[in-house]
Amino acid sequence: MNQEPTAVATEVPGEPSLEAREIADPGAPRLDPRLAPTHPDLHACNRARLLDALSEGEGMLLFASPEHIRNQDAEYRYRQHSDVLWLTGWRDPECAVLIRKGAEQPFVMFVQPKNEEREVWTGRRPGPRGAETLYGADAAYDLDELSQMLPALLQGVAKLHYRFADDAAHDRLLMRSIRTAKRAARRSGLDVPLTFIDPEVVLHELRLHKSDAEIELLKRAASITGDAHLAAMQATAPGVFEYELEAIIDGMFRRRGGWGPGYSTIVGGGDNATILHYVVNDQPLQAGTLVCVDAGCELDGYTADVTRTWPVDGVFTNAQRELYQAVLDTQVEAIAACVVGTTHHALHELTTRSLTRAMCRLGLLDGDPSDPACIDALIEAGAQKRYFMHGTGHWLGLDVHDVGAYAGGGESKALAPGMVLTIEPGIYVSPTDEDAPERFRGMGIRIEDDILVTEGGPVNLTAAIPKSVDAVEAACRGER
Ligand SMILES: [Mn+2]
Repeated sequence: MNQEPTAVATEVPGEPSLEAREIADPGAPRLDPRLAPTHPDLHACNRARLLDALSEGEGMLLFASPEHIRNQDAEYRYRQHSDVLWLTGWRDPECAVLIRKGAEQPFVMFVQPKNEEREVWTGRRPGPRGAETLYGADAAYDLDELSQMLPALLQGVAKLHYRFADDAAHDRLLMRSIRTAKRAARRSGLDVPLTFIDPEVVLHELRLHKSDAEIELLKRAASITGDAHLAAMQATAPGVFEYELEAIIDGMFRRRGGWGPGYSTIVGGGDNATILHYVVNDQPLQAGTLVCVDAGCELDGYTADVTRTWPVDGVFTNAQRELYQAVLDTQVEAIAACVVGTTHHALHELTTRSLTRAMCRLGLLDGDPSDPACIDALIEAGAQKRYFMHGTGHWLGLDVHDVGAYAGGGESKALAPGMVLTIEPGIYVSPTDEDAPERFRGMGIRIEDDILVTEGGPVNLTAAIPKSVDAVEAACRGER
């Protein structure tokens, strides 16, 4: 099924329409509406949230991610820095964003200039005028003008949110600009930045709490991801190659209008599933084994992150079912615990205890599963890490491992409405683990869903994707 077409919005709230601006400047060439952001209101809302969080005299300077060479002179497809994307929706490389609370022009952009010759090769550019009319910038200039204009623009900014040591050239440009700004400030008496704050402190806290529009995009990413996992389950059979499932999944992401996978799709057949970030996906699936698929669609920058594990033959063996059900029971328990006020750390503790008990029950660890003191001792010694060596989950949003602190002041962060996180317990038994019961060796099982925290309790955004033993087997048979 095709994704519903998205209306191309050409108006930014509070701004004169594109038509109104062009009437004001009848000589200007028409801007291609295809250059407009897909969700202008979402970014306008994000900017409003940021300006609200900043104090008078605070500013923020962000740069686009650099482009990366894949080989020789071919580049990877460009993906904007998530901070810039969140604030502006701008998707092109080589731009800077300056936010100044209390300034006459709080939102200034520096972007690639229009260049007909370059645009023939690398695509249409909105240019500075597009940044103003389509993206809502109060003022926009060529990026080449940044070093010359920045000293003046920083006058009146006392605290600057900026990340040092990401890019040495940007650091130098900023420090030079501040030096120049300080000289000018001797006459003007205006503040210049003397205090620097990492964007983690304010911007990333805002990104951690999703707006309704962001949640809507995450839901749509989740829905496409569900269709992809289902299609992969249906296509699974002995002899099918891991890359064939990857192709079905990544193809579905694009067919439904997503940007593609939000991270490299993992298709681990058999003991490849015990390699956590297995992405070569080049082996045939073997009868009698499981396949573990970790894949999420990125839609307009927001990504899902989902793992399902299913039998290559479509039916779990007894050993597979026992191990699978243990992971599933833990996952369901951990999802239910994603309530307002609980902490990220508490969720991991709960998950670790639950999995450790299961490991004892299944003979992976020596210990009495019903004896809390015994479970404590095993966890204290880290025994469970042999089979569950990663975290229980992470924040999710524009980045698959999204920004936002997990702790502060020595305390694990409490969940609040609007946060989205993954819950992804797993058990991985190395094929060469002589201490593990033979029937579990070479199995890797992970189950991962995307959970929205609300006042009314956890909302599983990826609940529609088959997960119970019966639902997974039915999906593998081709039933929905
Ligand atoms: Mn994940």
